[in-house]
Amino acid sequence: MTNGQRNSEFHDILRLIGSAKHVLLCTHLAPDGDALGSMLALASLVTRLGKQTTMVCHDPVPGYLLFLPEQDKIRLPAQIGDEPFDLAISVDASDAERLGDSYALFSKCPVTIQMDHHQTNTRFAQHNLVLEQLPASGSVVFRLFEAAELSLTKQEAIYLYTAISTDTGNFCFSSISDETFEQVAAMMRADLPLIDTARQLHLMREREQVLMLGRALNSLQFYLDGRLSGMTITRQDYLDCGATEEHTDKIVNHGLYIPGVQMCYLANETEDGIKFSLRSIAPYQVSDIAFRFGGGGHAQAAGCTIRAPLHEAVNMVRQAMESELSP
Ligand SMILES: [Mn+2]
Repeated sequence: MTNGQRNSEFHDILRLIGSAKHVLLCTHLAPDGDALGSMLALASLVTRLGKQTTMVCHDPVPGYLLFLPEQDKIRLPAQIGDEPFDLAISVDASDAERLGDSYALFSKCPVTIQMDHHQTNTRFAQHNLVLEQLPASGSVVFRLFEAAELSLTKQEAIYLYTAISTDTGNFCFSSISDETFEQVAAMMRADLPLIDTARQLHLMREREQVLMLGRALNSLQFYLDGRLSGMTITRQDYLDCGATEEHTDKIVNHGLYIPGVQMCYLANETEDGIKFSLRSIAPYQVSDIAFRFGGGGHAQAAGCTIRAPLHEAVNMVRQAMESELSP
């Protein structure tokens, strides 16, 4: 794609925003840093273009993202009245279902746009700007700022850094390009408080989360001469730590941080059954194993739920992983 073509798509979107009065912005359910950072940045851009904006999300803002300025303006679908929106923009949602209850509000608008970067995007809007080569929706939104010739405010820099840092594993994934760092350079020029934002995003954990990590690490076991590791979280751990499922996010990754480990699992005893998070280092894959047990995911990060007693479920998954590692 040439630069001219690339810009024309963004100018089409700017033209549609230009002829709107009140813009509805939405993102996917169970929102992460890319979802909320991108939506907040986009709302700021649309506001600077002189439009009224309303942000909506199916789920509330998770605790670890409450540091984002003005996140309290994001409403739940039930809190939206009969306001007449003339344009809706979805960001970071790969399909209509991912919008949850926000989709009914989105699809009611006379003009709909979506901006996204997922390969699996279903093109569910009237205007679909899907740039699969970009590492985050925040990078797509950044290009809209460029097309609008608006330089970033400090607050917008915080939003877009949060978005891009989230989806690149804090700048560790192969989806990164030189453009990613050029975008971050523009954020630095806008006075991005890098240290504070990175600490909020990547180091700070809620107390329950750290306590649950302790429980999980305490259960760590090794198999196959240390090539496979496994951790278990029980109902009792939840009760003792006063934790909920969101407090077990990312714990599984610790199983792979040990030299020699090529695959790991976290077995999580929830009310819906034993939830497994599976991870591996390429070329080993865990997606097939997850799929076999009714789950799915990516090649090196997948999950599944098994309705069986904890011990039985763990044995099933461990055996599957062992035979994947030494067929
Ligand atoms: Mn994303």
